This record gives sequence, C-alpha cells and structure tokens, in this order.
Amino acid sequence: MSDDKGTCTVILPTYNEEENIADMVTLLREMYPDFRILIMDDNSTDRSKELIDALGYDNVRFFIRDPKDRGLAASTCQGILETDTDYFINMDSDFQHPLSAVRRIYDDLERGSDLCIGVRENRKALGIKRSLGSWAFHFLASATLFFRGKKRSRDIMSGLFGGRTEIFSEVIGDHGDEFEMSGFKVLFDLMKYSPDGIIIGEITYEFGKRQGGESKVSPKVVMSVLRQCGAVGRFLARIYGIAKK
Ligand SMILES: Nc1nc2c(ncn2[C@@H]2O[C@H](COP(=O)(O)OP(=O)(O)OP(=O)(O)O)[C@@H](O)[C@H]2O)c(=O)[nH]1
Ligand SMILES: [Mg+2]
Repeated sequence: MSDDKGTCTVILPTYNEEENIADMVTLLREMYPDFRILIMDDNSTDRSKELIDALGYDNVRFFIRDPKDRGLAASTCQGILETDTDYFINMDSDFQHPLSAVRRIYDDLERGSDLCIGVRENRKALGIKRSLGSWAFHFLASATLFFRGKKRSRDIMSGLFGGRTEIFSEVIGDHGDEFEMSGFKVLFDLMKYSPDGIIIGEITYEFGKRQGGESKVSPKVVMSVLRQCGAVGRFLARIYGIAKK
C-alpha cells in the first residue's frame, strides 16, 4: 500500500484541545516529517481548527466528524478507515503519550507486528482510585479476551497503539457495529475481533500528565468499559448505574 504519501499516519482524536493540538502537531512534524497526521475532531467548540489551519502544513489533515456520531472510539475507528498508509498509530492529543513512542511503535510494526501496544509503566501515577479501576478493568478485559481465545496484552486499555491499516480496517468493517463507539477503550474492541493469528508487539512508556486543557473522562466512560466486558461487565454496569443514582 506504500506510496508517495508515506507509510504511517498518526491519528489524533481530539475534542477541545486548543491548548495542546498545535504544539502536538508541530512537534510530530519535526520528529516525523514523513508521517501523515490525521486529526479526528468531534466538532470542537474552541480554536483547534483555526490554530491548525494557521500552521499551514501539508501532510496534516483536520477531519471534522459528523456531530451526530460523537465518540472517542468512533473517532479512532473512522480515522483508521480514512488512513491510506500501511500503518496507523493512535495517540491522545494532550501529551500524555510521549511523542518518542511513535518511532518505537513504527519500528515494531516494521519488524512484523500486526498490532503494537504502548504499555503504561507507571499506572500508580494515575492516583489510587484510577489505578485500582484500571487494574480491575484490565482483569475483566483480559478474562474476556481469554474466553474468546484471543491474544492479550499487559495494557488492553491503552490509548496508545499502532497497527496495520488493512487488518484493522477489515475488523472495523466486519464488527464495528458491535463496538462501544461512544467509549474510550477502542483497543479492547479491536483486540476482541482481531484475527486469531495476529502478532502483537508491545513497547513500554511513562504515562504523563495532561499538558493543558481539561479531561473528558466522565462516569459514562466507566459504564462504557463495563459494557465491553461481556455478561459480567454488563451486570456490574447495572449495579454501578444503580449506585450512582
Ligand atoms: N474525537 C474525540 N476525541 C475525544 C473525545 N473525548 C476525548 N477525546 C480525545 O481523546 C483523548 C483522550 O481524552 P482525555 O480526556 O485526555 O482522557 P484521558 O487521557 O483518559 O484522561 P486525562 O488523564 O484526565 O487526560 C484526548 O486527545 C481528547 O481530546 C471525543 O468525544 N471525540
Ligand atoms: Mg488525557
């Protein structure tokens, strides 16, 4: 699939990241001049588009999504479907994922992995509540993949990962309607429906602090992850929903 557009697209799902997005794109362009950058924006109400337009870079596309279809997972999936390079790499737009990891993920894909996952080394830095939640979700997700006979990873909930576009476009085409599209954990759904013989690589990284702007995490995100974890998860989601009322 390689052509003059290069071999890799960095997908940046964004919503109201005016404090981060221009710096992210500028640095990514400096570090990876041959890579394409695809910003999947869910109709941000801030100056994100203006700032990217002002940079005037080629190889950078600002994609404004259908307002009726808002969702982080949906944005990543559409980003993969819009990608026309061999590989894609998905990362947050708030500097929590180190930009240097892009090179390591790319190298791993070049070495033969079909999917390369960024594993957070310092989940304790999330704070006690969030890291406990993260481990609990990881346990449930890992069990779900195990019972489906799928390969697992040390960080199924990571938002930093890359893959072969052809494989994952097909996964989304065939199973996208079963994904939790409004949720935050699209990697988990991609793994659930990935082909059995898939080669999964991992790199590790330090999960940083959001550089600027506000988190978009809400209790709805917790519910959506639970819904992804089979019958047990849906049962827990019901209990969590009742407890929150
Ligand atoms: N396109 C799109 N992007 C989103 C949406 N919600 C969040 N994002 C982006 O997804 C990335 C992750 O969202 P965050 O709010 O940073 O979630 P998080 O990293 O789990 O939470 P923090 O640690 O609090 O930052 C960021 O780049 C957001 O701009 C959405 O509904 N649509
Ligand atoms: Mg973040």
